[in-house]
Amino acid sequence: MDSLVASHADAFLAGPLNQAGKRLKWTVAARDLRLPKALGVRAVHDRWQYGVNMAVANEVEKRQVVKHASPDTGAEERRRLRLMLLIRRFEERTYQEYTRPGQKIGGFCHLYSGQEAVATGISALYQKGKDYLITAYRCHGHSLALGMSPRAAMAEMFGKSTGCSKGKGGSMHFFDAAAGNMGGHGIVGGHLPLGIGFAFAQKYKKTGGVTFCLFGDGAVNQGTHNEALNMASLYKVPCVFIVENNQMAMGTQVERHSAETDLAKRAAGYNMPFKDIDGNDVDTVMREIGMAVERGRRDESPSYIVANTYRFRGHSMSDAMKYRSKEELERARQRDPISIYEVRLREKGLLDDEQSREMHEEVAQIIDEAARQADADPQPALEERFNDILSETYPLQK
Ligand SMILES: Cc1ncc(C[n+]2csc(CCOP(=O)(O)OP(=O)(O)O)c2C)c(N)n1
Ligand SMILES: [Mg+2]
Repeated sequence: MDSLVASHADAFLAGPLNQAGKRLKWTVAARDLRLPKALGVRAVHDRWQYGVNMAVANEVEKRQVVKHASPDTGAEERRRLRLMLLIRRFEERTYQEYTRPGQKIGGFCHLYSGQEAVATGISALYQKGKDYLITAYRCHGHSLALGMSPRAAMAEMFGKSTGCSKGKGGSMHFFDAAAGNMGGHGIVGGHLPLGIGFAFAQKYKKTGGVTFCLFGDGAVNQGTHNEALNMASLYKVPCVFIVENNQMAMGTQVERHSAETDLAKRAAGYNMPFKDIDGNDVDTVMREIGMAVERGRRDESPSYIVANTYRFRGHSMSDAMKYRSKEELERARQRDPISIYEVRLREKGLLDDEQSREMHEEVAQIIDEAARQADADPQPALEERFNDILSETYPLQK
């Protein structure tokens, strides 16, 4: 490790070795550090400061509008925007179903609203059939991003047999093994060693795949974090560690749970390239995590990325949110990842009013239909209760 950088302006250190064997540095432009410090959110593109929620299009429409964009131009970009909208709409519908009288959804439930750019950016890099993703319990967005149908996702929320985990997992345990989605995990930090296990298998079997191992800022203080990072670097496995730093672990802000608030530096002790990025900007997520993925595919080596973001809802459904002010939430909403991207597409002429309206309507319909279907679907059969617990037959089963 020959290039640990002292100055904060070009912080963030050791990248891969170049062909001459010299270690390159990952640097970050000084503008990356012009951040709304109070929030801890690292904002590169903070000049787009409008739009607050699902209705952001209305707000945006008052501004510069490019009409008649060609239907093919920007199709990929619009797909990404649509995905972020789909995730948001799914989460907000889940919130409604959970809180309305006659509650259809029960149990632990953690919403991803505000963090959509991370899962969406990753999905653009993810190679199905080759890669794995594993995450904590805030897992709805990642699952939808990797292609889980909103119906299977909503049915799981409703505890129905058509759900992705047959209605027996619920919000924290979305899985889709066929897509390499190795799930939602409830124990903070508990899944990190599993993540490096997948990455080790990828290296051992020479598949060329990488594992996206995601976790929250709270998990960096768990012992498993130390064990997993050390082993990943020592064994050189293609694991991309991604901290979704939403600034809080339940009601405890980063500065109250971590002695070093620049969480990316944690990776320095493991001889691993690391970077701190704006996790609310889907383009940044794709570009920076893309570099880490390339390194994983090429050198089979790990990287560590802190994607700074913010969750708009409470930690879980029973959170009175006394630990943050309305002003803080309002400031965070100024950097809603969906509005940032929607405005960008409009400014680039890749999205017009008509396309935006259609997209919002289509997504709303898909989620309505998913909820209607989930409600109508059957409960898991009683005989199913001992299945899917152990890989072998459960001893009490006849
Ligand atoms: C080992 C363990 N300790 C405590 C908990 C209780 N708990 C659930 S979520 C959470 C906070 C985790 O915060 P973070 O990792 O930042 O993820 P976020 O909820 O912000 O996505 C805690 C302490 C747990 N699930 N597992
Ligand atoms: Mg957190």
